[in-house]
This record gives sequence, structure tokens and C-alpha cells, in this order.
Amino acid sequence: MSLQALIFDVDGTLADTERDGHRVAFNQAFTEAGLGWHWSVEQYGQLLNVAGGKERIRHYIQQYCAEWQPPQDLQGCIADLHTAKNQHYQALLSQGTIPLRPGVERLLQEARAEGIRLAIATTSDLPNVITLLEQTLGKDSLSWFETIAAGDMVSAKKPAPDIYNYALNQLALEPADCLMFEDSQVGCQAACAAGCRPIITVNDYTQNQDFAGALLVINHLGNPDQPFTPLAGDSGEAKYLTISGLTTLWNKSVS
Ligand code: XBP
Ligand code: MG
Repeated sequence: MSLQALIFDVDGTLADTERDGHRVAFNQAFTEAGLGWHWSVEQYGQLLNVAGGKERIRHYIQQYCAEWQPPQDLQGCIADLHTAKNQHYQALLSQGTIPLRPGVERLLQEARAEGIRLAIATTSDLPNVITLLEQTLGKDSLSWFETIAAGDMVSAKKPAPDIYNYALNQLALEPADCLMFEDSQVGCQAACAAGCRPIITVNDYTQNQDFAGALLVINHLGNPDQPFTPLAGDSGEAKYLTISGLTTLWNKSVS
């Protein structure tokens, strides 16, 4: 048995898309719809506990908009806001201002060179993922991933394991054949519930969260000239994650 595949979360893991991407786009959609809603950087950190854009808007309405008179078709209203938000988000990505996180491109290339299969499991919608990948890694990069499990392909969003189960099913692999990469507590819970101890790369929004069950917690994947900071778990002498380092970690996790 050997490590077969790496499965990546997108938002917060491949790129820091939340604060300056999704959040800004949500606010643009709210303004455009004539709503007086504005999600600050701080408040958005709380709202991120609810995965999924439509689910997040619904949660916000329930928690913070007691005075607001909802339209008869609330579901349609939320869907329209979410569609508009995604258009703004993709326009923002197309400006090229949101780069991949340190070590992401290097590790993906290394995995491809060593025949390790790649997949994505995200709460975000597929067109958002496609735009991010094409913008940062080029059009060809979509073909690097055997499956891109995204958004409403499953009904229960993270922390439910469904999107990981969907990706594993598409890959025809067991959780023990894979390593999963996440940045958040809800993502960590989803990976654990799917049967895999994830590797966590934290960001500003998630650095103080609880990553019970994670194999390793670091600040980013690292690069030869940009070592990661270990936060929990055993990264040995490694300064950046390589396929060889991941194989060692994976061997320990399955033995
Ligand atoms: C992160 C999310 C998403 C995005 C918004 O997804 O929670 O909901 O904030 O995306 P992940 P959508 O970390 O799983 O990649 O608006 O497209 O849902
Ligand atoms: Mg994430």
C-alpha cells in the first residue's frame, strides 16, 4: 500500500480567498440589491463558521436581520444574491490579485511528477474553483485534478463528510489511501468524519480554531526559501512539505 492521492480544500487552503475575495463580493452583491448589509472583516470571521455561500446568507438573515421584511420567495432571493456574489467574485479573481498560498503550486507539480493523484473537495461552487485554478495555474491545470467535488454536488456542506465521500467515490479510493488538506475547523471535521486525518495550513481567520484529529498543523506548506512554522503534530526536521515528507507522515498515520 502506498499514498495514492492528495485531496485539497480550496478557500483558505489553496488561496486566501475569503477576506479579500468572497467577503468583498458578498458585499458588492448586497449593495447592488439595495440591501444595507455589510460584512466587516471581523464579522465575516464569525460567519465563516457556516460553510457555503447560500447557507451563510441564510444564517446571517436569521441571526442579524430581525427587522428586515423578507420577500415571499426567500430561497429565490438568496439564490439570486449568491449568483450575483459569484459573478463579482470571479471578476475579482480575474484581476489576478489573489495568489496561491506558499508551496501550493510546488507541491501540486511534485505530486504530478511522482504520479500521485490529485482531487479537490470544496464547499464553494465549481465555476469559482475553475476561475481560481485557471487564473493562478493556467487553463491546463483543470486537467491536473481527477475530480473537482464542489458546492451543491452534495446536499450537506462541511463539517459533514459528504463532499470528501463524493471525491473518494469518484477516485474509487479509501480515505486511508489519501491525504487531505484543509485550513479550517469545519474542514478538519469534514475530513475526519470522512475517515482521514487532515493536514492543516492555518490562516488569519482560522489560526485559533480547534484542529482535533489533524495529522499536522502548520502555517503554510512552505518552500525551500520560506520554511513553514510547525504548530501541532510531528513534522520532523522538514522545513517544507514534499511528497517524500508526506509519504513519511502518511506511513505513520496508517501504521
Ligand atoms: C469555503 C466556504 C465557501 C466560500 C463561499 O469553502 O465556506 O462557502 O466562503 O463559497 P472551502 P460559495 O473552504 O470548502 O473551499 O459562495 O461558492 O459557497
Ligand atoms: Mg477552507
